[in-house]
Amino acid sequence: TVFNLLLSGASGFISPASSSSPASSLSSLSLATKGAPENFSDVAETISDAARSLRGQTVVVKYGGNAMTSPELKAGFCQDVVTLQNLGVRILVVHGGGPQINAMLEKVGVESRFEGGMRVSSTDVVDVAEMVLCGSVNKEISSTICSAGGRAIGLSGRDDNLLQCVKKIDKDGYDLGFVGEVDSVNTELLNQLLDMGICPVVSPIGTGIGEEKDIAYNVNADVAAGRIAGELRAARVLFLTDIAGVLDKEMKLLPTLSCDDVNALIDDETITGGMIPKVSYATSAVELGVKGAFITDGRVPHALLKEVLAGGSAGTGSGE
Ligand code: X2W
Repeated sequence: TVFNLLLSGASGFISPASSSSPASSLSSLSLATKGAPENFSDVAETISDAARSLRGQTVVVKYGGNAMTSPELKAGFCQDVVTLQNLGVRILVVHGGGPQINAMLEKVGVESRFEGGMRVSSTDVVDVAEMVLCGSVNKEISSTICSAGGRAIGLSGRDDNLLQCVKKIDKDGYDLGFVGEVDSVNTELLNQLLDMGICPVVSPIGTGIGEEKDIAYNVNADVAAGRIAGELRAARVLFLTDIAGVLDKEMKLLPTLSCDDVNALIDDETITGGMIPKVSYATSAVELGVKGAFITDGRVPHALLKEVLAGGSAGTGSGE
């Protein structure tokens, strides 16, 4: 399934306290389509309803993993962006590129390591990360969206002060070097581009502030996506990943979670390791006002369109 996690704010069908508050039009889309439609008429109705309710809404997608490295999945993703644009959805992409950075670091002989999910970033590491993310990775995505018939513009967080950062302080006391914590987002620029029907494709390299304004910071792409979605008060944020979703202790998928559930599952160690930051950024986005946050299996072809238009149904049900 691609319908793995929905974290929904007070206006959504799952409130932070898991009460059954009335469904908003957007979140009811997810609820209504959790069972696979029986026939095409149901499918058409689902898609039509979803398209209508999403027109003019903002959707932020973190693009990473297999969906970015497999040529077929990549082409499908960019086509999905164009389809959503054509439906009048204000879509914004934040991309990762950890594996591509690793490959280049190896090529140029610069070592790096991770602490708490963050790449410890010396100036050499940031230089390589910026070159890879803002150079080849970013331009490949924006140009593929354009050649699929859409409108996209590639930006880094250093352009027009898009992602203003301060040095991230690690809670366990590691010096992470130039890893940035997002302090503010230039939403004015993003809103202007989205209003023009252009998809901003954002690289997670941020800029320092004040005396540090010439410093480049390396920002985790999930963090950047969650924060941008929150600041834009997006209708949805999707994190495309290489895993099926959040699993319980019996390894069964948890199709929906509230913010309270998330905290309890982290406390009882059901959610562990690399899933903690992803789920935490999804939760923060919801707390900032995003109506729904999804951790979506990007190994599924057209995962983006399936998730946004059909709640990930496509014959998969609700995560069983
Ligand atoms: C990440 C930025 C890229 C990223 C890095 O250097 O790998 C930090 O860890 P994925 O593919 O989404 O992991 N930055 C600080 O997040 O890419």
